[in-house]
Amino acid sequence: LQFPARLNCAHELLDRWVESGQGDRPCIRAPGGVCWTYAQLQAQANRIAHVLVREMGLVPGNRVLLRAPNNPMLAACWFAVMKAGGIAVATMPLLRAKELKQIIDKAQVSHALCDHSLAGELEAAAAQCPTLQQLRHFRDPSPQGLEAAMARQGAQFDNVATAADDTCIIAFTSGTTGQPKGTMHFHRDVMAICACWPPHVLKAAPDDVFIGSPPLAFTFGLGGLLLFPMSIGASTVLLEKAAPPLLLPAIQEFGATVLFTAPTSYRAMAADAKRLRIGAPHGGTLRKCVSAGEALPAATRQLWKDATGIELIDGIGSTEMLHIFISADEAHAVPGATGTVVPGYQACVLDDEGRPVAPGVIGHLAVKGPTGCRYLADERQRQYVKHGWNVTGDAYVLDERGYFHFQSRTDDLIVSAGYNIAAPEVEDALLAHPAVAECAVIGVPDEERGQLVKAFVVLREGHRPGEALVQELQDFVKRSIAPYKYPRAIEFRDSLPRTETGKLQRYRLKPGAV
Ligand code: 3UK
Repeated sequence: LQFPARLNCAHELLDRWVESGQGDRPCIRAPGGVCWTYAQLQAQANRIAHVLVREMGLVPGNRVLLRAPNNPMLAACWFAVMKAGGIAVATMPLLRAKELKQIIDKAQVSHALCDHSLAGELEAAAAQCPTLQQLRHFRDPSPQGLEAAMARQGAQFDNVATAADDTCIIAFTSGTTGQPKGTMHFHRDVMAICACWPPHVLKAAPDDVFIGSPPLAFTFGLGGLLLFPMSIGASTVLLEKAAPPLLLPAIQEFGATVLFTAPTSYRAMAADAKRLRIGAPHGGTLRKCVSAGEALPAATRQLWKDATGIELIDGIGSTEMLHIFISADEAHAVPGATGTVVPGYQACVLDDEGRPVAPGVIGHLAVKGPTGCRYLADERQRQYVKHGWNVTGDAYVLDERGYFHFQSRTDDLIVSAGYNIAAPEVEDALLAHPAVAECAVIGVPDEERGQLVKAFVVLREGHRPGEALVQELQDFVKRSIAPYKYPRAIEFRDSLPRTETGKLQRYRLKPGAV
């Protein structure tokens, strides 16, 4: 991949379409009949860039916190920051003041643009954040609001001539445990992810309509719902609320064709997706469905295929690498495997000493490529980046054909009576049972076995918890995987703890966790 020394991703993804006479193409859609063309998005972004520079005193390299549910103004603010040579620090909508303060301090944020509806926690944090000097609210009708300031500015803006390797994003990991970690990405990284996975695996077209649930603050959502559609001149639907019961009607309303969401959301939508005949093979509009954020169980792949006729595109990506680096398209999907390495990237499986293991042997996944991995914290960089390889924290097996098979997060390997048991393998086996809607498997301390395999199960409607079902589920698991892996304890729950990005938080189920 070659990029010119001077590169601004806002020009490549947005201005370029207007300059080539395609500014009238639909770009961003939203509920309530909103549809912004590429030219309209550009005009909004230009006005915001002027406000940032002229009224808020932004200089290139300043860090700008962005905070909003997925909506067109958030997209305009993101491009405004790129145009002005700033660094976007997008924050997950559900974060509280305490977490926002950590991010503001770590990233040395000086400016913030915040949706009126999410102002509360940020105001609370701002009072204790000395670096944060300038804050404007959008979708705020008051004279102090961003829109009033935009009205004072023109719709033309000369982008800052950023270098290809100027940082433009500081993304924080959602983290299944511990403190948020900041990772830095350049303008050329933004273009690199558009050049790797989308053309080789997704293969979407300019008339596609993208839709999905991940927040734009999560780089899975930023790529899938903003950068990738815009890199090919397609359109995207931004939904402020995209829980499964709202996502399905939105797919129908907008005639969406490409969907990005997490495995848990595919499971929750399957029954209704079937009833509504949402898949193109069943007469609906949806033709491509992407799953990421956590492992896709073979049972979930099958469930969605039965419901829609669509083979899911699985892909593992990370905040560190910005987007997906191992994946498989519909034609090359292997149930239970994530896929093969995406062109442009290299991946391998290493032992504890950092030596490659033989095919079929479990080890640590390591990846390198045109993006990542640059942590804000030096200590983190020393620990997780070795000879340019990013160690992701995932236990994987590489097979003879080059397919990578996810086993577990390295922290989620259960050692019971001397056996290594990957929690997701037991979960996958349980999910194949018709009574199981969701489940989580952890190791709990046990005098005899060291750790005991314990499952937490959420039942589908119409199924009753009880001893008989416990027995049935245990027998069911023993019939599908090695019997020693079966969950010796099963507890029924109404729901499971998850991050905003759809990841199971197994650590919150451990005895004594809060
Ligand atoms: C896990 C998966 C198995 C895995 C992400 C696509 O999830 C993203 O970024 P995060 O930094 O988390 C990274 C970790 O999540 N994971 C993600 N996808 C898969 N495990 N199969 C998968 N398909 O533990 C990884 O190390 O939150 C995903 C694009 C951009 C992203 N940031």
